[in-house]
Amino acid sequence: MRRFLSRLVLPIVLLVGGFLLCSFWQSAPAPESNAPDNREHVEPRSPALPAPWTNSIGMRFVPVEGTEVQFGVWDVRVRDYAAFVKATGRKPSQGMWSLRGQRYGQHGDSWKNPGFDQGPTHPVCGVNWNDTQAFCAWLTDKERGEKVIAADLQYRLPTDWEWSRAAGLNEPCEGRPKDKDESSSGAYAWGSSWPPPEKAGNYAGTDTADDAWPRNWKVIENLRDGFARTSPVGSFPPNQFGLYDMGGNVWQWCQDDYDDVRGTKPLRGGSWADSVSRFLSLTFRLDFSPQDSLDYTTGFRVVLSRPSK
Ligand SMILES: [Ca+2]
Repeated sequence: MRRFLSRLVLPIVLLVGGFLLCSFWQSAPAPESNAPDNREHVEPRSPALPAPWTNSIGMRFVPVEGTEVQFGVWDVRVRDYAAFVKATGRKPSQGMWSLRGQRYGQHGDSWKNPGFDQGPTHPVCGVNWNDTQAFCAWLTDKERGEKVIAADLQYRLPTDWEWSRAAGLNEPCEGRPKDKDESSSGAYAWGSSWPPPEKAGNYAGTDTADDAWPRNWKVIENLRDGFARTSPVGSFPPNQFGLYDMGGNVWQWCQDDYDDVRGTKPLRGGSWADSVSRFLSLTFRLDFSPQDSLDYTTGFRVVLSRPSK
């Protein structure tokens, strides 16, 4: 009798257990049930602004709080600019100023050879504002065409105000860069002390005063940052947004006009060739015409934005 009952109980247990398992399976949410199987177009891999990402040529971007754009974490590198030149055949802009034999002048140099050695991850220099526009237009067209970015996104330079935000400044959005030029002193990329501490960035420290450096040109005494000329991007600690070289290495072109009169464009951040505290202030602007005034310190950084921004 006991054996009979055990034979009867086992099938019942299996039957009830199977029923309960089926009930649970049916009540569980269907995973990814609304994902289409066959998409007719390729979704861009790019941002859903704002989110960190890496573009098709290895440039990294991060959001900057208070802006609606993504900032390139590095200055545009030699390898990035070389990819643009290779694809477009753009000729180097003429009239670059550089150092030869302790003479600062127009020696026929260009971004390809600015008068000193550069590796592929150094920031490109010797580019004017018009060059930066051509680079951004090429990269925008390329990545829209490849559906790497959505059709409503574009690369461009940061505006002067966006650059200030990315440098940690709290400037008013209204007004031209000229109105805010040197609005405060003593705000440097590393803080408020002078001179820059060690590892603050690439400025004109004593390493810069080599045989090619004019003997009457000053450098920052007691500063050795390890680089006589440009340095690979990412050689120094980033700022609070994860951006490198917002002070030093190369000056960075901005998108908008410096004022309403001259048609010049602002440059921000100072460079490896600067030793004067005024020039290294984050609120200091150089302003030069878009088609010329390029030298071995003029580079750029790009942002990804919506065209209306
Ligand atoms: Ca240096």
